[in-house]
Amino acid sequence: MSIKIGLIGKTNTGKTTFFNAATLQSAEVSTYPFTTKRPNYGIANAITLCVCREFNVKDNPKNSRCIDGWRHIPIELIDLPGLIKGAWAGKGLGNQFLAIASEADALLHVVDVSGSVDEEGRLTEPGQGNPIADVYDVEEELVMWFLKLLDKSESRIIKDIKSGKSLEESVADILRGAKITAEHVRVALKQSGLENKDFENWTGMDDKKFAEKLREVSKPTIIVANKIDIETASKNFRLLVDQFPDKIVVPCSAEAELLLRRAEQKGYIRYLPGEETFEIIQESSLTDKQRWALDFIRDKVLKEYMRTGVQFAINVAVFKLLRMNTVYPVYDVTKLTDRHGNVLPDAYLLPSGSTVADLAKEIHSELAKGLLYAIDARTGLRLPADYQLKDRDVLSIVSTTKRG
Ligand SMILES: Nc1nc2c(ncn2[C@@H]2O[C@H](COP(=O)(O)OP(=O)(O)OP(=O)(O)O)[C@@H](O)[C@H]2O)c(=O)[nH]1
Ligand SMILES: [Mg+2]
Repeated sequence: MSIKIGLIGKTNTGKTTFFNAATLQSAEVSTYPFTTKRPNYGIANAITLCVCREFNVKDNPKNSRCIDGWRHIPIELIDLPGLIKGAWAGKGLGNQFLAIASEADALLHVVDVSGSVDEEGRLTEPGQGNPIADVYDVEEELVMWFLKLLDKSESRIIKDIKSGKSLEESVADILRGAKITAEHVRVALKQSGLENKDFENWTGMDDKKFAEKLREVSKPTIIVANKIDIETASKNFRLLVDQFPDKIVVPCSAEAELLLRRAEQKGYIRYLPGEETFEIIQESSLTDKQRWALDFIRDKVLKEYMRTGVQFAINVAVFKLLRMNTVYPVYDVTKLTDRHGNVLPDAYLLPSGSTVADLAKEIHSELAKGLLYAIDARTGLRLPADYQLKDRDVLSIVSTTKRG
C-alpha cells in the first residue's frame, strides 16, 4: 500500500506548482484563484540513503530507483483545489475535497508566506496577505469537517456502544474512509481528556476538542511556507514558526524547485532534488533570462535556506511524521538479489514498529500464510516473525508457501 500525501491550503498558495515540481507533471498553474478544479494525482518520491554503498554493490532497483546512492521510493501525492471558508459545510465542493484530503496519511499545508494572496484568493502586493490567519482558517475547515462527521453519527455511536462495541471501534468503523484507526481514536480521547467520560454526556465543547485532537493525531501535517523567494516572506516565516511551535514549518520555493527540475530534465544543469547546490553544464545553451533565474535561485533560495524545500517537506512527512523505515527484502542474502539476479531490487516503506510478518503481508499474502522466519543479510541470523524491523534492514523471508 503506497503512502498518500495530500496538498491542502488556500487558493493561489502554490499547491499545484509544488505538485508539478515533485511529480514532474504539468497540471495547470495560474495567477487566477481556484485554478485547480479537480484533484490531481501523481507519483513523487521519498528519498533516503540507499544501502548499496554500505554493502558495496551496484544495485538494479525494480520498485524504486537509486540515483548516486540515494534510493527514490514512490509515494502518492494528491494536489487539491483551494479550500475556502465554509468548505466543511459543502461550500465550493468543499465536502468532496475534504473527503479526498482525509484519504491521505499525512498532509502538506501550503501557505503563501510572502503574503501575496488577499482574502478573496487574488494575487496582490506581497506583504498584504496574512499567512498566519490562513493557517488557522484551513485548520478550522478540517476540524469542522471531522466534527460534522461525528455529529452526524452520534446516534449510531450510542447504539454501537449499547450493543457492546467500544467507542474507539465505533468511531474507527464510521470514519474508516478517512483512514481513522481505533488507535487514533484512543490517543485522541486521551489527549482531549475524555477517555473516562460517557459519550452520551459529552458537551458541544467536548465534541470540538475531540474533533481537534482526532484531526491532529490522524493527519499529521507539515506547514509548507511557500514563495520564500519573495522579499516579504522571511519576516512572515519567522512569525509562522513562532506561532506554531509544535508544528514543523518548512521554508519552500516550489517555483524554484520546478525550474531546477525542468532545467535538469533538459540537461542544462546537474541537480538532485533536495540538494543544496546545482551545477550548470550547458552554459552556452542558457538564455540571459534562464541564467538570471538560476542565479536568483542560488542567491535567494539555496544560499539562504539550503534547499528549495519541496523534497525536504516530502521526506520529513514520510520519515519523521509517519515514522517510516526503509527495508530491503531479497531472495538471496549473500548476493542480495531477487530470483532473477537483480541486486537490492525492492525498497519498502513500513511504519516503525512493523514486524517481519507485516513485511511478508505487504509483499504477498501467500508469502505471509506460510511465514517461518527471516534471515538478516548483515548477520546471517534468523529473525522471528515478530521481530521489529529497523530502518535499512536487508533480509530474506522464508516461508513454506513461497520464498521472497
Ligand atoms: N514567487 C513564487 N511564486 C509561486 C511559487 N509557487 C507558486 N507560485 C505562483 O503562485 C501562483 C499560484 O500557483 P498555483 O500552483 O496555481 O497555486 P494553487 O495553490 O495550486 O492554486 P489553486 O489551484 O487555485 O488552489 C502562480 O502564479 C505560481 O507561479 C513560489 O514558490 N514562488
Ligand atoms: Mg492548484
